[in-house]
Amino acid sequence: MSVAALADLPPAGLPEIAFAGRSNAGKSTAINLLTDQKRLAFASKTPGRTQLLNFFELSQRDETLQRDRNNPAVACGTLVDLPGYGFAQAPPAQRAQWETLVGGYVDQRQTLVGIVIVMDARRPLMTGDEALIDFVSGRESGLHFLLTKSDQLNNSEKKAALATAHARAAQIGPRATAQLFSAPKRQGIEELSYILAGWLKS
Ligand SMILES: Nc1nc2c(ncn2[C@@H]2O[C@H](COP(=O)(O)OP(=O)(O)OP(=O)(O)O)[C@@H](O)[C@H]2O)c(=O)[nH]1
Ligand SMILES: [Mg+2]
Repeated sequence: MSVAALADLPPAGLPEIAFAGRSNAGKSTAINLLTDQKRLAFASKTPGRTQLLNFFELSQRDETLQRDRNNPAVACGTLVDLPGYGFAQAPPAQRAQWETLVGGYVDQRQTLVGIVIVMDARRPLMTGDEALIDFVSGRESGLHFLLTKSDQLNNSEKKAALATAHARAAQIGPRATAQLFSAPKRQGIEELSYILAGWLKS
């Protein structure tokens, strides 16, 4: 479901994991890849495409009962695709709406167990990212830096980007982690799944 105002948030229930980050960083693409869906979250070349809070319910089957026809999928959590920030051409009214909606959600949502901060590996930890990190630093939630588009970097650049993100995560503490990710190369999906599964279990 999609939500345009805080008043319309679904009742808090299952644990939620939010994907936040600058416009065009690759949030929707990462969600699609992670959930093995082509167009679950709408990805686009136009920055600022995602303007609503989009909630996707996750479900899983008991692995030991894989082939049993009576093995129902059980809801186990929710992924939330957040609208991006840092889109230079965004009109002031749109920025204000972002702050109210995303700021309010991140600030108030009790069931938010973790936040994935999605950043282009070529320019991690920009002003908007740091503002978000500051904003969520009071929460107990997990924080994961997902460095996307690593396919655009050579090996030493990848190493440097990851080192920068690890150093920032270390300042925050053990609840913060970081990894490289590439959608076209399908690299980093398992690592990301592992982090998210850990959050959902805790
Ligand atoms: N090369 C490369 N391109 C990527 C990768 N991930 C996403 N992209 C591209 O980056 C663009 C933006 O991706 P989206 O997933 O729509 O970005 P978003 O963060 O959801 O953007 P907003 O909804 O505007 O906030 C698209 O053209 C994607 O195909 C990646 O790992 N490598
Ligand atoms: Mg998007």
